[in-house]
Amino acid sequence: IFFQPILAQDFEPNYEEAQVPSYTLPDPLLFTNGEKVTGPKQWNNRRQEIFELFEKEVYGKSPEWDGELEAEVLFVNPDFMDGKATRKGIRLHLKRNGQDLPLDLLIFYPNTRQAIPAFLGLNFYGNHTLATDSEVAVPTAWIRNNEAMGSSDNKASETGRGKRIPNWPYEEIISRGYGLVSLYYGELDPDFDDGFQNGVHGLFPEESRNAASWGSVAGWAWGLSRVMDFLETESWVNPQKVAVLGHSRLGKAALWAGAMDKRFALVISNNSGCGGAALSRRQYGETVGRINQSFPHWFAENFNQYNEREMELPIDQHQLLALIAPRPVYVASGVEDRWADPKGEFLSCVAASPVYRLFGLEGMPVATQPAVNHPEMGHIGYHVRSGGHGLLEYDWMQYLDFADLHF
Ligand code: GTR
Repeated sequence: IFFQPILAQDFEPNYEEAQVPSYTLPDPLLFTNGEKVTGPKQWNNRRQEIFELFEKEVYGKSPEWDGELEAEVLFVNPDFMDGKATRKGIRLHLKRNGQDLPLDLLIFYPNTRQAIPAFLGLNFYGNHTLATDSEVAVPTAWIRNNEAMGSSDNKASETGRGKRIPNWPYEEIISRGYGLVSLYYGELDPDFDDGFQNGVHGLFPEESRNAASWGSVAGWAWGLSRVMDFLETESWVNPQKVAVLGHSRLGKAALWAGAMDKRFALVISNNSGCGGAALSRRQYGETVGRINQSFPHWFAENFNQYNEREMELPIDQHQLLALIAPRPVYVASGVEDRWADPKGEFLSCVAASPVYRLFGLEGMPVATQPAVNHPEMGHIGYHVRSGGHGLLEYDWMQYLDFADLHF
């Protein structure tokens, strides 16, 4: 039964390791025609093959950007944190076809004179959730309702101000010598099924959609590349050292951004789960059928072919990690976040490692899942921390260490 998603009320997630079906993962180093990849040169071709499969079957194909990008300065405060840092607000305008999509960037960087490395990540509830003062405006774009964040009727409010600072510990990030760039993901594409009229998809009205067209995850990922276009023009940042990171659905987007755009020098997936770092074939926690039912706008329509038929996927998510090679990638899980399949996220790191070895690099240093709160860092990093779903200070500490190691 193709294109038949699983109804939420009929879905019982599997949380029993013994109930995980036996499966064979597609080999990242084997071409579809059976030929073997024996060196980095051939990897380019095999990489292209895998990339096109992910485009066609999972995320959908994003368009080339042929529009104009304009940066409007909203505010600059060079005396942030008692003069230790600069905080600025930039409104990027994505202009195409007579349209103008505004994206507000919130930027923090230490006041050092050399170009520094930076983290770039989308946030869930608006830039004002990363600021205590009113200089950073509340977004006007569509937002998910969340009582704690003060959003209702799909509008953000002052209630959310500063509430996500613990999840974006900019003082720590700055003191470690890194910049931070964040923007609200709903400005790129509002997270509901509107038939791809609004957000970045709306910039391409001439596009006729098909089963392999881009969904929202690809839209968020594509938007991260537009921010990268802008960062290349900024003197405070070293564009060779930009790490892209995301949590959960935005972790899926960060991984796909890292696969699409090699300018991202390091990629971080925080609890990205199904359609992110977790292996689909394990059908543990959230499954392909379940995710397509809950979020019909996230992926390419083709992804529905694999609802309850994960074994038929021509790729699996370890190959998404492999697309990032030889650039470093970090995958993080929360031990209680079973919905995202922590073990499946780890096994994905192991199965991507042969591609790193092809480059003479260590991928995942261990073959069995490390104990809780014991990070492992090769060119692939992994930890499973205590607690559940969330981007926490512990996670950031590991990302900073991982960035120190590789930048
Ligand atoms: C859940 C979804 C997950 C994850 C999460 C999030 O509802 O099933 O795949 O993306 O949302 O983004 O917080």
